[in-house]
Amino acid sequence: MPANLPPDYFEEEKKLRQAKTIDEKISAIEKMLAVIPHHKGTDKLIGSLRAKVAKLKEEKERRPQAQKKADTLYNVKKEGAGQVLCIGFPNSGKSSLVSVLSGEPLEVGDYLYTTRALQQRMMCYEDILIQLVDTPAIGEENVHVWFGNMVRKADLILIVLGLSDVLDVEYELVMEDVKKHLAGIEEEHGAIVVVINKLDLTGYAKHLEEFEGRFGKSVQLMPVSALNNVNILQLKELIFSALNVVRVYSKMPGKKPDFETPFVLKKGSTLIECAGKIHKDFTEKLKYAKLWRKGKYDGMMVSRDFVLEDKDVIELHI
Ligand SMILES: Nc1nc2c(ncn2[C@@H]2O[C@H](COP(=O)(O)OP(=O)(O)OP(=O)(O)O)[C@@H](O)[C@H]2O)c(=O)[nH]1
Ligand SMILES: [Mg+2]
Repeated sequence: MPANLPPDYFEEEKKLRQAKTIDEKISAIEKMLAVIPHHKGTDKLIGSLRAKVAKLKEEKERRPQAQKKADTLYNVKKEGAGQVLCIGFPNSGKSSLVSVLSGEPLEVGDYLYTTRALQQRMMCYEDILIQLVDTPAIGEENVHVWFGNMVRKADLILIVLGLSDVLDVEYELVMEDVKKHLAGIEEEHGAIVVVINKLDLTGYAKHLEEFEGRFGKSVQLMPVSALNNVNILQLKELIFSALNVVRVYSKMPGKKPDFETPFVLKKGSTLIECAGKIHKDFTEKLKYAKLWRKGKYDGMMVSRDFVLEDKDVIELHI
């Protein structure tokens, strides 16, 4: 079959053989197609090359999805006012706790390693949503895939321990793992809260007391019972306070504040940082602002570096 293919074709064919990525392959074949003369002798070749391109493009389409799936299994994108990562040993009650805090069910089991992938649930706290991430227990085979990344990026780590006579040993083991990934950046990293679940197992009261005596001063502790709904509201409050954020409401001149959608900022944020979050142009365009703070300020003029507090109302003038 005399196809009379030009030299350019063979150059591209060589490139195709050496191509490593899908894009390189597609590009080489498309160039081959562009230089092939059209006649009876090349019909078949053109057909098969076109089919190859279509297949490669399909493969390319599929790839990001596979990637996406791996991402949701092992990496949870931040949503809401803060990301809270719940970690601990099997059966401590991580999933039960995330369920009761968020009001959304998760698989719970009295056997080990019930949870197999990262799962997120949103917890409502007053007027904001806080993201809770339930995780497979430490010791599960794929924990190494997500642990370091998620520990570093979380805004708050909730260490969930089930009340038992080895409370202190478990706590120290979890902390050891956590510290491996926070070494050096601990200062800027968010807080840690230790939740001691299964408070209803009263036989272990003595161990809880000992634990509180030993660690209560160095770490924030909250004993709860996910099963009996004990201290769940208190835990919600502790999570909010440990996240170290403030809510700021904005208002338009002459109008009521928008209490529906607070802006959530790190504690210590200034007026200008908040303005930039509301609209990126505001950082430059802001002329002045007024501030309302319950029982303290009533429309006071504030400067750009004024530090905002939780529940402040601001009116920006540009
Ligand atoms: N007594 C008591 N049991 C609880 C409590 N919370 C959870 N449980 C039980 O403990 C077992 C494990 O609960 P899960 O929520 O699945 O624990 P987990 O930490 O998510 O477990 P893994 O996913 O396997 O790591 C289940 O049988 C729950 O019913 C509690 O407050 N008190
Ligand atoms: Mg679980």
